[in-house]
Amino acid sequence: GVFYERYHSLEDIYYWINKTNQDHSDMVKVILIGSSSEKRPLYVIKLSGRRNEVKRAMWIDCGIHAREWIAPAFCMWFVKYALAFYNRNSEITEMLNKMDIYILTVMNPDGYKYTWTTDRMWRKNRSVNKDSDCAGVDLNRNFDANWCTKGASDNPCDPTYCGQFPESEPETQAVAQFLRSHKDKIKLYLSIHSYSQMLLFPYSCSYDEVPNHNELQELVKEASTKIRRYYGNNYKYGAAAKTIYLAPGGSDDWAYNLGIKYSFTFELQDRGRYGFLLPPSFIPQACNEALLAAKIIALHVIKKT
Ligand code: 0X9
Ligand code: ZN
Repeated sequence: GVFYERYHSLEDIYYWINKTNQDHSDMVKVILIGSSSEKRPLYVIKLSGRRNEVKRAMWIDCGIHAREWIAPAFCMWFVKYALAFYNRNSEITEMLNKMDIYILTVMNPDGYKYTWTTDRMWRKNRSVNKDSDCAGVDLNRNFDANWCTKGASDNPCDPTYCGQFPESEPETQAVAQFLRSHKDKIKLYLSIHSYSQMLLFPYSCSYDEVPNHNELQELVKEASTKIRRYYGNNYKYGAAAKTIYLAPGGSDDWAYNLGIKYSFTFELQDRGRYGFLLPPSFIPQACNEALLAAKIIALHVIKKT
């Protein structure tokens, strides 16, 4: 529907989470995992198939970075697709029957709100920094993975400010705590960003290759090839430090080190023409491209775990 082809305010998204929960109470649960620095709730949507024998789970978060509006739009698109095509599309059916899917639609609600009201290009959260007039911490530099080394900043005024210490931010803490307490079940971690069209995997925080590098490389290569074939768009792929840049303290590296050996960051459309200001008319294809990659990876994880 046209609803999913628009960007939505934070209030609309909270309303949508509640409505989705009510309309699909058989497959949906909503879990409060914490709150933001401005005390907004962090809700995770849990999707499960009706014949779910559950041993595994996957996690998707969207909107770590405030201005990347296509990311929350993807999380909504994914939920809509899963609920509409369960028992109609074999891949999503298999995913939902074999894993619980946890979806955090907006990991950074304070920043997202701020991009709607005040500064469309804001990236960080909105926490108050001690001894500084500059607000906000980059949540994707705040995880405990080579925290605040090269590729992050210790200056609160910079867009990649790492925070006072690892997991200093309540949003980081909430996600890390949830992943820690479900780590035996969660086999796949997926973080959605924009822009630049890339399918990335650890490490970002060093040039080291992860033990299953070749397997992850083959997987994102397959996903990239299929996106090009079906949608005509090019996605770069590879270990993040070499493909994009060195960037420590990210959620994907931290999740990997926690033991989630299938850990990815997707950078959605576009490659810079509109950048963060991707027009709403691009939402369907941008989301379908990422959905295709997510399915390929999830089905592989189901086969391997
Ligand atoms: O720099 C980032 O956090 C991500 N790129 S973005 O343009 N969306 O800001 C890339 C994240 C890759 N993974 C890690 N740095 N861990
Ligand atoms: Zn980002």
